[in-house]
Amino acid sequence: MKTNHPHLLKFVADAAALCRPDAIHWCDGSEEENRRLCNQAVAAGTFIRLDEAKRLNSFLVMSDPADVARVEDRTFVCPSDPREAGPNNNWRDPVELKAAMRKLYDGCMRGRTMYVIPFSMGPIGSPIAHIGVELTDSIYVVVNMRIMTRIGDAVLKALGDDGEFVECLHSVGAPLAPGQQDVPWPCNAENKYISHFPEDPSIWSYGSGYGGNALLGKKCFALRIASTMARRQGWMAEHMLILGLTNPAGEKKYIAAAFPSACGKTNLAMLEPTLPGWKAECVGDDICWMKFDDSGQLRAINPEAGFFGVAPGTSMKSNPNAMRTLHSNCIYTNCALTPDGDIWWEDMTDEPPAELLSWKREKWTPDSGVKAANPNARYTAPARQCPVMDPAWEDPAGVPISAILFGGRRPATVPLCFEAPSWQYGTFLGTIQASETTAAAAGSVGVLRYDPMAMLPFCGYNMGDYFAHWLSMPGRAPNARMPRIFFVNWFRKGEDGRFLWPGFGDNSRVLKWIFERVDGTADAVESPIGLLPAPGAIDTAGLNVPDADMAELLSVDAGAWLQDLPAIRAHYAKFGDAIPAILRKELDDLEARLQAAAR
Ligand code: GTP
Ligand code: SPV
Ligand code: MN
Repeated sequence: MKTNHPHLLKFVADAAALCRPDAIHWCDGSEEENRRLCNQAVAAGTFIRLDEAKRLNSFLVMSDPADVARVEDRTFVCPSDPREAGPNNNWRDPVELKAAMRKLYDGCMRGRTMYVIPFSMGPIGSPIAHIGVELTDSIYVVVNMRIMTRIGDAVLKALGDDGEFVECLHSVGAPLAPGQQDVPWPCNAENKYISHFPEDPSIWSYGSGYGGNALLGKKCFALRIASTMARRQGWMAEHMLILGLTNPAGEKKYIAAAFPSACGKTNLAMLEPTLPGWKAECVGDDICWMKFDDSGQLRAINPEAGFFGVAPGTSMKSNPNAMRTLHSNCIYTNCALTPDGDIWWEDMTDEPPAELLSWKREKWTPDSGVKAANPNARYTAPARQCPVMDPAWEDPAGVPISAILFGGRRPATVPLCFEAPSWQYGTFLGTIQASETTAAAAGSVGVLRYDPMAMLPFCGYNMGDYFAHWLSMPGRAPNARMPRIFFVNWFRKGEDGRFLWPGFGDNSRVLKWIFERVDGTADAVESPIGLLPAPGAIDTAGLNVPDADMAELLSVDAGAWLQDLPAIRAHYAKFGDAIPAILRKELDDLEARLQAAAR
């Protein structure tokens, strides 16, 4: 036995008694174990091994078409008091939900192996890191968790005999009768539950094998459960990328940015600045844990060890550093297969291949009229393979954050960038953040929804209380120095429907303005919504954007903002009394400024 941890042994024994797997395997996290599991998944028809010369030690997986994204309507947050969960979460009585789920788990791993995955969110042993143990009947989950987190014996050792861990139970919900042939992607499409019990804390996931539904360290632990811990303990668990930006003089600042799912975090985290002399380095692309240090500086770690990145749209043009990360040791989910054993997705190359096997395992040609890769196709890649990882990306002390960005897909109204003059107003801007929905979650795409701080699907408690937690942060440490808050929008469209801003590497031009605002060297002009770049303050040298587009990108249409106000008020109304009064006052003041400007 590898551990004497009584609580862990009981967790495993109880789950095994309930789920009744044929075998239990404690994952050590080794290369050898990984190789064995991948070979087993190839033999089972779940993994397709890619051509070794093109993508060494890499595999393609095609999921059940009914299991391709996070399922927000099947995600539950279950404190005993529903008020705690808030209107932003689906709540169930924890006792009743556990009873119902126990019935589903009863015998659910028959014919399968239960894998025990001890994992660390954050560098093993770091004072900021937290440990979880995921029990799963999916090899796909094991090999993905091995890339996305730190797993295995080293974590068990850090846990010792009495360390704390979050219990994570996962099953695809597809037991096998004796002799029954398995399917490539077992799941229980009609009966998914992604349940969180913050008071335990524990996570019970059933029925889905995909991404955030099944890799429980990510959204379930590092955001939903961690946000409740952060609130109690005075830190922040956020859906943010972290990047380091160095100016031509060699000065460096770290920036965090909260954009909703599939709205550009991975791309910004790895950007190649088009501005000469500027350097960007990646700390993380999805999740950010921030704590004050003794001097009152907010410092951030990336609790993950890999990227679960949106594949479609990723190319040498849009995100060369992601492409350079994908040479080996990756898992590709719902991408298309080329005849020579490589992967492909929409916009990877200018010319699509003449023939492919689509993510639905069907023969595909450019005339097929359907997408070859699923819009939420993903690559799972080790962060250490990314050529622009920041030297401090695994520093247990974290990196100091100078600026926080909010943003999303806003085809109209919201300018390219602007600055909040205070933490309080910046927090207010975060609470009215909205974006068009994307394929990252099941449901409709392209519908504008309010997604405060990009955390609507990930906040593990009442969002009104979450806003209050943000407002309380400056008082959480003596001499607290808060990052400056900015709002950005890469997705503004012209009347003809094209993006007005080139985005990607050219976003460095906006980052430069932000960097220099923090330094006090860039100019801004006041507007009813905040501080806008002064004319000429965004460096457009060598950029091919017409002056008229630039002017539109940096304009504030008070009338258009006023048209949004009823929707913002309706959004606030959903949270009732939980919305801090200070934020209502900020909203009233904004309305008054807009009305004055519109007159
Ligand atoms: P999650 O992993 O779901 O949290 O997504 P993410 O926020 O990391 O989004 P990602 O960077 O993967 O981008 C998603 C999509 O947005 C991709 O199709 C990108 O090509 C596109 N995108 C990213 N940055 C830009 C940009 O600056 N401009 C435009 N027009 N599109 C962008
Ligand atoms: C997101 O949807 O924000 C993701 C992908 O990062 S998933 O891991 O599926 O949540
Ligand atoms: Mn994400």
